[in-house]
Amino acid sequence: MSLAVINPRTGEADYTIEPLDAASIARVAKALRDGQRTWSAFTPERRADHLRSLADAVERHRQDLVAALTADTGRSAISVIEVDSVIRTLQRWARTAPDLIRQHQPSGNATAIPSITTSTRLVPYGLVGVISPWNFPLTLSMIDTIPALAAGCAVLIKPSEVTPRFIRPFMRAIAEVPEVAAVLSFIEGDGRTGAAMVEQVDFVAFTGSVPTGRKVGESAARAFIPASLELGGKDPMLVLASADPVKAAETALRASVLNTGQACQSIERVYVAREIAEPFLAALVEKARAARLNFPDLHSGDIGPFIFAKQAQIVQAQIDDAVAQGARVLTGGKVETLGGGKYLRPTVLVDVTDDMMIMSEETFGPVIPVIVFDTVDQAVAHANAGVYGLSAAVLAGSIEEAEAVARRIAAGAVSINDGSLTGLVWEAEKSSFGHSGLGPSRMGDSGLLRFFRKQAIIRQSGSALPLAAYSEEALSGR
Ligand code: TXE
Repeated sequence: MSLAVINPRTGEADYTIEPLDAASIARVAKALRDGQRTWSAFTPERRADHLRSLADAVERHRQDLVAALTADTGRSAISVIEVDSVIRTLQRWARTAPDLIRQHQPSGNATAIPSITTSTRLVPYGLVGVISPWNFPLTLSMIDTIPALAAGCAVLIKPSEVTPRFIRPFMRAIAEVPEVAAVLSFIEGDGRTGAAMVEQVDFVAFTGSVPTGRKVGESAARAFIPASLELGGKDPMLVLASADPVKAAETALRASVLNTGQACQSIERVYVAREIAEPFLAALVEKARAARLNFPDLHSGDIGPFIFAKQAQIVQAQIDDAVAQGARVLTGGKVETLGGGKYLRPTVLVDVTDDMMIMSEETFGPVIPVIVFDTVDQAVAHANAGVYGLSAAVLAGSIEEAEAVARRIAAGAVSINDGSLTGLVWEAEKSSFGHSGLGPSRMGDSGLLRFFRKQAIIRQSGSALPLAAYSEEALSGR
């Protein structure tokens, strides 16, 4: 049964996909497992060479990929950035994975028993399943895939049914590197396809919402396979009294509304010190009003349409709920339908409370609710309220002051004197606190090493002991 795909700029269904059924998924999974035996036997250096070849193939398909991602998401410049970032990530893991694998494959170790030595082998999982969301369709399909390939795994990817247009051009790029085509494939489909895929793989890497992440985690547990779950967030930004209010407003705006706020590491709530609240809010409202929609011209402006029209309804409902409870909208606040697309101008709310949906549930839109605080202890308590703990930000007059507060926030990554920096770096390992995720870090060395099991080889170079050596007499020395 075909699935219609909506174009976020027109609101029209202008594409369809054919969700793969369980039998077809099993067939694809078997072929990838067959390919993985050869792939894992390659040296890490040889796998790195093939990843570089894939980067070159992606470059050759750049135009089709950008066009497909632009149709998928309704924005163009960030689609170019997605293609650039996948090429760079392929090259980076090709450069770094061989040494990292060698460093973590320790040579023999002596033990307390002179005749016994050990060594550890890294054994890659056979088939990794990747399930990805619609907000950065290519980036979030490949961020786990590339290190898994470098480790020697095969990978099966099921992107979101909301943004599937990039799959076919990417499959054409993969086909140009036969060694990679033997171990990497995309499948089109929806949640049911994703659920069926979990049954076929040895490790699942999921990026998406908390509710779905919980379902995937349960399926993985039932199948006795590990899961990396990268889920939603409600990232707070604390603006301390020593911060520059105008610069802080600029940072808060960009970190909240970039990609129309559809980024898990987006700032979703702001707490500002009373001492600078007035100039901060004045600057924030002025800058929010100056932001321009990418309409009608795709190639100008700051704020694209919602990628998924349903998200616009979720965001509007949260705004209306806050207003019904006494919140005030200082600018924005109403989703507009323009050319069939759903747009929301950057929206600033005050007189909000932490128990409102807008302050406690993931919004995933260009909305900046602001609470004024009197003491840093209050600000930290606000930041730590709720079930999430993806990331956070602290702005202050000095890095030291901001960092001292950052250490008190229960979040896996805290940006200091900036916001949403996890989108720009990959070196620092981070966990997801609370309901924002589960499993090993996708960033840092862990991003690669999580795709290995470890096998201990334990050598007896002397004589194996007979049963008699463990008799009562022998052990008690009688
Ligand atoms: O999520 P969904 P969406 C979060 C973001 C927002 C959400 C948006 O905060 O909440 O993801 O993405 C498949 N078994 N993050 O609406 O519904 C589905 O087909 C297996 C956080 O797409 O969770 C899609 O491919 N798979 C993140 C994928 O799951 C199932 C960054 C995600 O869908 C399934 C980006 C099932 N039962 C977005 N049901 C971060 N922290 O990095 C659905 N799917």
